[in-house]
Amino acid sequence: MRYRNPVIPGSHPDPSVCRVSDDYYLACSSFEFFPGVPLFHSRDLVHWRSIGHALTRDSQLDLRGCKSSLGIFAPTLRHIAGRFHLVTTNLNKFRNFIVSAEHAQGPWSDPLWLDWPGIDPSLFEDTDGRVFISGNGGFLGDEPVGIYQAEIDLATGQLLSPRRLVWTGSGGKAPEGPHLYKRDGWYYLLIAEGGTEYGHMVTVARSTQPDGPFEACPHNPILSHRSLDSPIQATGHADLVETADGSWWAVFLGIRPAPVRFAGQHHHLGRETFLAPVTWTSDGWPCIGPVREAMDAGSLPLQLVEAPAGRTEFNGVELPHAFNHLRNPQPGSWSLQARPGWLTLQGQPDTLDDPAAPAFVGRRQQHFGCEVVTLLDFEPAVDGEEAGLTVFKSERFHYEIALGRRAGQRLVFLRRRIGSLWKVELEQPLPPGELRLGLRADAQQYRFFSQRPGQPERNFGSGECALLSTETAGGFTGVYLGLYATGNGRHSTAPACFRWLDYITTP
Ligand code: 6LW
Repeated sequence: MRYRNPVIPGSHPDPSVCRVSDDYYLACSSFEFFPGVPLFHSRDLVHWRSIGHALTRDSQLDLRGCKSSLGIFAPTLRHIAGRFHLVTTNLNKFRNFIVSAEHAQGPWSDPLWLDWPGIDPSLFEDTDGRVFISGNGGFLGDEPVGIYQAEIDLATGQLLSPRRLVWTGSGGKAPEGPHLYKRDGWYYLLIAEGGTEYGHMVTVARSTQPDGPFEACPHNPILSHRSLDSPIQATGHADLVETADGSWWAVFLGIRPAPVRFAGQHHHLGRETFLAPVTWTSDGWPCIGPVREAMDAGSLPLQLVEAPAGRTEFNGVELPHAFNHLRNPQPGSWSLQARPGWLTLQGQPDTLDDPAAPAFVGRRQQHFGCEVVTLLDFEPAVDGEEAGLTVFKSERFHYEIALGRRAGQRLVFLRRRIGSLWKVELEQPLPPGELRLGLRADAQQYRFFSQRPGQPERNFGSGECALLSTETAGGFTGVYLGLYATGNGRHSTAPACFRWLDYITTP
């Protein structure tokens, strides 16, 4: 049987996986989006079902003022002493913390804040019950760059041994993302190096003791696509898991650059989660891959799962797990109850251009080809009030097809913001009534349209995907498709109501 990579498409980087009996759980980074740390469950490592988020409350996750691509970095998920433990960094505070839960679905505890600097913290429980924390140090230039480690008391967060530099890696920049494993009497320290771009790689060192000294693997890097002619690039930041039958697999991040003629490589879907088998050399070192889009599932018990519905109807009491807000949402800025069957967004003074909390409900773009459409009921009552559909990479890089009001006139328009370039491309007057706003995407372009009930579609023009790529816009995230409302500096008087959101994949 074969499976397809990426196993979790769209912006799901820095995956961390753990097994409890025959169930696998996975967590990844979430940056400025709320709730934070998406969690997935699988029985076969290939098909992952969203089960919610670890950080669902303001008391766990303060993203106020968080710049895009800061916030939550690289969590590690482990099941230790009968509880799930998740350790991560909130870059908005530059602090590391642990949350725990009996069930991965939650509820998750409030944070246990750690006296542990750096990023990419990880936990390892030894067979004698001792727990070690590892992490990257030197990210802020505050100490020599490398992988640091100490023994930790999980109940109190207190360090039980001094924080020590245990490995600086094989010579690549940014040694980070460490995880420790035990196999056949060896302790393996797996890390990422080379930076999370095209030079990314996975390297490993080992020791007979959990705290070193670590000797580097002579075969390093054990995974890298640097300089490979492959549709999958930047592979790195891996976490390993052993199945019940003793085979080993790795989840890791990778990117799929879209071909852009004469413009180098660009990826706009973010860093995605991939899966590949781990083999062990005769001298006891792990190797990951090779990594392809179509892979042999080996002994994995592949299960069929239902494809997600193309249309999200906003008729539940909770937002589906796939949806996020930008930073902690303002109270009253969104509701599923205000008008039953509709998502109501109440425009805030904040706009999509601010590192703030505009009224926003969005989901990741996970496929190059997709058609995304919403039905909007919105009568802006004051100039500046607007609501619509955004293709959002960051506060400095986004496109909108939206309904607004200027000089007393109701309008539909396409606006593009690319860095310091900001332009309304097309603006057309609009009579009252509901409006469909949509886009069709392929690997190169977003083509925008609007449609009044019973009327033909009106094309509004297009925007290049590459202008929302990490190569253009920077950052660690991929594109979100969002419903939003703003009063452009004031609270909107009129609510914006969205009946549904279609996300239909196209070839
Ligand atoms: C993450 C670091 C990295 O903390 O990118 O790919 C950072 N690696 O390990 C943000 O995702």
